Amino acid sequence: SSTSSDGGSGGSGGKKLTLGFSQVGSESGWRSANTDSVKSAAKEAGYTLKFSDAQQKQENQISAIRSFIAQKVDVIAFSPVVVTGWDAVLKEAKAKKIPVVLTDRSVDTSDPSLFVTLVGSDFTDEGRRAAKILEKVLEKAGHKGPVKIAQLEGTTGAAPAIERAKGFKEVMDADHKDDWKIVVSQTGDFTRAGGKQVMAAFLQSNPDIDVLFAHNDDMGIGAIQAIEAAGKKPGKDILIVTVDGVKDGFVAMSEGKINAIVECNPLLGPQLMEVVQKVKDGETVERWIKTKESDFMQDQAKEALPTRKY
Ligand code: GYE
Repeated sequence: SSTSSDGGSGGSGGKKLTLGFSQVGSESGWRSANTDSVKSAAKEAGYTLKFSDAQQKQENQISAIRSFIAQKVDVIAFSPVVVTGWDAVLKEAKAKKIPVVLTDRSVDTSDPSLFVTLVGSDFTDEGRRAAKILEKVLEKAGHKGPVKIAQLEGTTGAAPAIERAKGFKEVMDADHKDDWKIVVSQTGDFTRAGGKQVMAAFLQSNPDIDVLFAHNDDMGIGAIQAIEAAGKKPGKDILIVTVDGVKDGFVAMSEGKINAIVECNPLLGPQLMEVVQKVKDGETVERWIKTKESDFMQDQAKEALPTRKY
């Protein structure tokens, strides 16, 4: 009813909804923006938020979820650090009739009843978009002949790492079988430090890399430092495409050091809170609530920079 006495979000007989949220960690600019968005949207909705940071460790997420179950929260939401290994804990939540909403990243499970919905991006499509925008970047740079690509992968076993690689390869296999080649590919764990360290090693083993595809801006920014330390010009000697579109990524792009960015929107909080309320109220929701995003080339960076919200 609209006369909920505590001024809460309504729809639950006036009782404030309690949401348990297990976050991946604080590995990237994307993640900080996502955390801020979740916290402020929960506040806005009037929910009691129990927030837990897993520091990129699955075992921490599993204990956080168990503690949310023990505390009898109304809904559990989490962004799974990796895709596998969730069935046991999700069955415990199901047994206690606590609905689970996935946000940002998905899980691999043969039992679709273990979560209600996923609020997040299409990472495979982001990988495809990265390959498509690389075609433009190469053309703009006047690059002729074979293309030697280095790939900095996200966290091993994480949905965005698996799916971005998959989407990129799909376009590569279909349209660039003869001219593009991934010569090195390794995880940088979605962090700047990881990107820097792995890129330095790449440059040692493959000094003739033409392109870097980094699964996020932060690893790309770390790699830029390694490229400069090796005496090369990022954005010129090595063309760079990244994913996310955080402010620092846009800064690097406006300095000419990143050539293109595929946007992945972290501001999922408001959509998540809406879904959480519906799930609590027993309404049916779509199985996958996708985020809208765009792609950006270098010449758009300066103009777009002041409008970036994260
Ligand atoms: O791209 C990366 C973060 O899961 C979409 O995780 C997210 C990814 C994002 O660490 O920066």
